Amino acid sequence: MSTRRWPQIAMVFLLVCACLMTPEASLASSPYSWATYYAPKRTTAITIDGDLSDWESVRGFKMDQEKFFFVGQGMSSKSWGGPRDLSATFKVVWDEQYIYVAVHVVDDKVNEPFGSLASGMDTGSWDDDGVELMFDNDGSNMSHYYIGDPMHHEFHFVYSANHPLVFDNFWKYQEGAPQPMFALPNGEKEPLAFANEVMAKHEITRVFANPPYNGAFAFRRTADGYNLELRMSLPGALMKPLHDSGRFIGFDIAINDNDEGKGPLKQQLHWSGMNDLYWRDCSFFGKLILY
Ligand SMILES: [Ca+2]
Ligand SMILES: [Ca+2]
Ligand SMILES: [Ca+2]
Repeated sequence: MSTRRWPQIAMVFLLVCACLMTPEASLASSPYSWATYYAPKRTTAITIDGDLSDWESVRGFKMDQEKFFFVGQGMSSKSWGGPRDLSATFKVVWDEQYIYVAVHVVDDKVNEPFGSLASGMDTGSWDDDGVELMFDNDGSNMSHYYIGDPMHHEFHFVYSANHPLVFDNFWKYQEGAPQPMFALPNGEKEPLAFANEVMAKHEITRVFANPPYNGAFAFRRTADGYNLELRMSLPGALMKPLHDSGRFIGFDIAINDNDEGKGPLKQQLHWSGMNDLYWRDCSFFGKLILY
């Protein structure tokens, strides 16, 4: 064992101690053992331009196996053509103001959006090539979140070479509304959301730079797919290390793959919420731990 590893070992020990001492950390969270990401504090400047060379020193999490595929809504890993068809590596860093996320998506056929641009609810950003980010800023574990909530999110970042788009949350509370269902090609239906909820597209591209997001994002096409690089505020999150009276942030990420440029998604990678309605219920998010 190299002595150069001792600082890392000491850090892991401190994090384990912090987890044991923090009541919130013992609440329900992802059922998947891999869904904890330790985000280091930013040590260098990050330019939001889609060029990820400013992230080289940050350790990423790679999703390139069948176990990361969402099963539901007619999707699974059965059409997967291997890592060059779809795989991804994400990285997260932070400072007192912002969370920063970098994603390198490997996708053999990168399409311009169509679903995001269509009116109506039959197709949407969920059908286009892009990245979804879920945040439970304050680690609330709340089971439902809605449009207008500044602290609990389902963002969709939709790839485009010329006019990339951002959406934030898709559901509104409506007393008495029947549970929205997803119709499978074989006629069967499965839950798409909870009872008393109705769907709405909530595009925030033009206001993403404003509060509460204070965001910036950029896509860049690569030889094997595309990059997404972004930063934003997380209101309600404690932007300090877990071992220094911080708190974990609920986090999940999904990668959407449409290889036809039309119709429903071919497949989706999902870090934690690959079952049922897990992406709607913050208690099934993974953990983002700042250190
Ligand atoms: Ca950059
Ligand atoms: Ca693909
Ligand atoms: Ca694609």
